[in-house]
Amino acid sequence: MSRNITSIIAGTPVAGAAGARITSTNPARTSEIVADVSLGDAGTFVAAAQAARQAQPAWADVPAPVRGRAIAHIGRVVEANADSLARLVAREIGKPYPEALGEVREIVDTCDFFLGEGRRLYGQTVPSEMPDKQLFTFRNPVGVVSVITAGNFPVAVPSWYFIPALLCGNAVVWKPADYSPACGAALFDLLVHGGGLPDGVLNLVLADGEETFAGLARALDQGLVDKVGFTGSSAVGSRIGELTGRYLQSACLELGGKNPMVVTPSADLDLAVEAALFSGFGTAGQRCTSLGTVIVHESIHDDFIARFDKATRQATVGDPFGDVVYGPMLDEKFAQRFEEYLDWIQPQHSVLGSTATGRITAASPREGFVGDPDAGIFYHPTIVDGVRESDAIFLYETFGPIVGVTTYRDLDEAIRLANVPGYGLSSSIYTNEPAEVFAFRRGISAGMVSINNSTSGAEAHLPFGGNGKSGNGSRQSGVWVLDQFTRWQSMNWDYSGRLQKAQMDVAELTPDESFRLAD
Ligand code: UN1
Repeated sequence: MSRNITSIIAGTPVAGAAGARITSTNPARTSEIVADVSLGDAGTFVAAAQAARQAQPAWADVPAPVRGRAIAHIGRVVEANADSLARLVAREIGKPYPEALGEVREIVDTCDFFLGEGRRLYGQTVPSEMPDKQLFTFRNPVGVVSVITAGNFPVAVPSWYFIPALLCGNAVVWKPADYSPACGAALFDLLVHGGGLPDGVLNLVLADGEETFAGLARALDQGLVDKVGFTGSSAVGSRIGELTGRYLQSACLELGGKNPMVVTPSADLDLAVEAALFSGFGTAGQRCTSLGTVIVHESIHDDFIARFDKATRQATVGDPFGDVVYGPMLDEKFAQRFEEYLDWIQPQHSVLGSTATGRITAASPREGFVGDPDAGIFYHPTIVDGVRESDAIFLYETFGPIVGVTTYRDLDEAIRLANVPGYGLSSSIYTNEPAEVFAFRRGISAGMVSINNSTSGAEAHLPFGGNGKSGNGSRQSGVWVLDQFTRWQSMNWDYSGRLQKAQMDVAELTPDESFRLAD
């Protein structure tokens, strides 16, 4: 069944398409249409920001515990619809069903965390340096939040933004990826119905990237947007950071990664291989936390590569509703980009992991494939051994089922290599030496560090985010994200009946600094 989807502003579907009409198709069976979509344009984005601006003050006036209850209800409604939402995720972007269900779980976890925050959202009382004066802090909502998200986590990652943003009293304009509009519309409905959200508190904009950027620029210029949250490529993230910077805003940016996994001589190799398989090829390598390069100690390289090759050859690829390690690429445009990354393979590299590279087809089959490869956009898993630090394949994110392997001699070299690409999202080390754990943690530039665990699969209540090309230091999830969606306001209240001047009218006790204990 396909759906008709439009933008929704102030509770009303936007009639008549300002932008193009597109279809969203199932990447595992591209002849199957999941949704017919009427895209909006830059003006749609501006109109949505206006609606949010209008709705926000009344939403901020709803007591925070009541907003927390709305978040609680959303969590329960998402839970009750988990199966159908997960099926839609699997159909629209090709994520294997169990993973899609895990993604839905991540929304519920986020709601479970923030429902109680409605009864906290603490400010502080702070002692003053003067008598009869009291100091306080309050968290204020920032106002209108624009959330622009990728489609590899079409429902979980957006919820990391708007669940806390709504809880904090902000109104939201959400622009989901144009290749996951049905997931976007479904989650929008669950939020609005489940939360009983007043019109305009959450608005949905469907538009392509350039129209969205133009709309965002206009909305910022008209003072309609106070905060931008963006998950996507480092290139677009830097454009958004530059744009928001002109308005003295700091966007919450969650960008690409070239996530390293260091495998040391003390590692449990089977565990490391299992993790490399999951984080390198799970989700067809299309997580921002996917494994980029394995940096393995030279003494165990041959053993590791033999096991990793074997495990990868055995991994099943195919129908996301079958028992597979991974399914198709998210969308044709990711396949095209992946083909370019495959061109980075050089003669000095050795290629392992499958019987071929590139697209899986009847003519270029993959053993154990589940379903019909020609029906969808499927790619062979590719291990590239012998990468060097000057190789493009080592330096840049390669969104897709490809993992580089290189070697190191001592841990300092491993850490240096892990930092060379200049991203800094996730990282992992397999070791049984505590000293190596802490040396790695201290030396790695990543915002997230896994010890004997894969680079992907972060839990929904720890700070999530990166450094360098992976972001501007903003963190999502848990209590840390509250600083993205609130501004601290400090208040001082002097009830002494006179003007007490800070730093000047402060009492002093007189110390005897010459005092010494008698011998
Ligand atoms: C992403 O790919 O944008 O840690 C987010 C993970 C997931 C989130 C990935 N919980 O892999």
